[in-house]
Amino acid sequence: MNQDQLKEAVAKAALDYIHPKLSEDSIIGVGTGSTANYFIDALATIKTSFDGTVASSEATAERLKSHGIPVYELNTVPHLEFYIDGADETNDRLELIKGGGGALTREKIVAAVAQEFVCIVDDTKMVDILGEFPLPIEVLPMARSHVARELVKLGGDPVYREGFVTDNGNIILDIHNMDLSAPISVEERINQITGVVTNGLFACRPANVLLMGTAEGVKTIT
Ligand code: ABF
Repeated sequence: MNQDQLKEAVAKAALDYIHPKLSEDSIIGVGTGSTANYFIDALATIKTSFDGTVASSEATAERLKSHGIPVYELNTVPHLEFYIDGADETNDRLELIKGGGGALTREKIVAAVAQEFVCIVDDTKMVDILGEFPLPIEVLPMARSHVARELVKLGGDPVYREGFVTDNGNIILDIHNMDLSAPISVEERINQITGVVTNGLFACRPANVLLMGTAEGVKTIT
C-alpha cells in the first residue's frame, strides 16, 4: 500500500469508529489536509446518519458543502461529539504536531470543544520524539520579528512561510531544530510569547484515539 492508500484506509476506519455512536443530532468536527479529505469523502456516504459538521478551515467547509453535508458555525453548536483530523507527527502519547497546512488555530479550537479527538494518520507520522517536522506557529503579522526573536531565545530556528496567509489573516513561522522532548512545557512557553496566536503542538490537549494506517492494517492506539 502506498501512503495515499494508507490515508484512505485510516479515513474509512475513522468512519467505522464513529458511525455506530452517531445519532441524528450529532455534529462532527472535521479537520484539514489530505487524510481529512479522504474522511470527508467517506463521511458523505453516511450523511443522513448525523445532523452536520463544524469545519476547521475554509477548504474543508467547501469540500463538505460540495458533498451536501451541512456546515455550522462553531459558536452555534452546543456540543461536538467527535473531532476527526490528521497530523504532521505523533508520538505514542498521542501528542501531535499539526499545522503543516496552516489551519492549526481553527483545528485547535475545534479540538478544544470536541469530546473525543480521533486522529487519523499513516504510519510515516509516528515518531519517538516530536520535532523532525518543523513546528508551525501562527503569528499576528505585526509581531513577526518579535516572535521570531523570542523563538530563537527558546532554541529554535524560525522560518517565515513566504506568501502564506492563514484563514484568520495571519502569518506562519515554522520552527526548525527545536527541542520538543517535553512538548507540554514547550507548548505552554510558546503560548506566552506576545503576538503568538497558536502553536502547532497539541500536547496539552492531545488526541484521545489514534488510528494509524500500516501495511498490516489500521492500528488503534489510546
Ligand atoms: C492537518 O493536515 C494538519 O494539522 C496537518 O498539518 C495536516 C496533515 O496533512 P495530511 O493529512 O495531508 O498528511 O490535519
